[in-house]
Amino acid sequence: MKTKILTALREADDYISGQQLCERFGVSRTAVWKVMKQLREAGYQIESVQNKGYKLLEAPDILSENELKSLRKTRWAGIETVYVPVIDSTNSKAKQLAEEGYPHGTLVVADRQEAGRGRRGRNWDSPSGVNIYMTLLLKPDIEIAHASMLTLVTALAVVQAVEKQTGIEAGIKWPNDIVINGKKVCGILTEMSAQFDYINHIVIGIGINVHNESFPEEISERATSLFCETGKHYSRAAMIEDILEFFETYYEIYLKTQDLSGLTGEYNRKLVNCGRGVRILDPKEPFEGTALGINEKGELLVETEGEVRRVAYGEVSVRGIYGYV
Ligand code: BTX
Repeated sequence: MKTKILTALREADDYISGQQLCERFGVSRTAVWKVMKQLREAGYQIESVQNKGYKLLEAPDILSENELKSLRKTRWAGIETVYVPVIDSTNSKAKQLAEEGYPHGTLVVADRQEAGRGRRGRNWDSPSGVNIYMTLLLKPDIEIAHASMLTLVTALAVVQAVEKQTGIEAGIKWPNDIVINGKKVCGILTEMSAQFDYINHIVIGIGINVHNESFPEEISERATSLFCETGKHYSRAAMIEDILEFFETYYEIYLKTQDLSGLTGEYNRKLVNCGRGVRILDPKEPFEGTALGINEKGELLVETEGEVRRVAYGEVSVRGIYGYV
């Protein structure tokens, strides 16, 4: 009932009367009043005026299931939403839920992670109350070889959501970092459980620095947050909703060809490496060149000594010649 009433308050242009809410949801006035009380206790500013009704003035930046679901406009992404205040890693939780039979599109969100992971066993700094830690569970009918491209699809969705919410320009550092002014504001970790020729499930974890004012010393030079870049605070729940909406759109384009043919143009426009010198940290054979963009497989095309080499996602890291980007 809380989610339904919150959604109704959000959708109303003006005041919505207690009577209307009672009729719409088939509950008593006392029940409506109780929900309003609980919402106020959770930090929602709700005005009530006699003979007019209730009006939502301001929502707190919380990540409760009510808050997340009351903003939902997607068709399947986030169809099930599981919020846990503190967790080891939302990716681990999503894997567990996948095993328990949760459906394609399930979303896991946490307020803090005690063992947030980056790629190759690296750590993802995950303090409480300030950031987004979310994982989307997918059970797609695609070929295994095409799965890693979903990281790039996600990067595109995040960059669009960040720009929509903040109004400032964000970019992608191939393949999976979102950067603002050359610093990392978001990381994406895609993990897969598969049989020899069949995908059980894929989990896509997204970590976004939203309100942080500072970072641990070891990452402070490269990391940034939306607050550090804009001086403003944002609703994490609204950002999550925008990411899901963009993801749905891009995922459906990806599914048509099971590759990035329909998205390379848009991805390359957002790719900060484009036209820049890059160092490819390939353990077997590191080299330098100029990044040209990605192809339909999501490989980075790098021009070096008169030839164009294709760099596959997964085995290598990419650095700018003069720094991180
Ligand atoms: P990555 O391996 O590309 O980046 C990890 C590196 O980024 C670390 O080694 C460190 O240098 C730096 N770093 C660590 N924390 C932060 C931070 N908060 N902001 C900026 N830089 C940082 C990127 O891996 C993938 C990260 C995915 C995180 C999400 S959160 C939800 C989900 N659950 C989970 O355990 N991981 C994902």
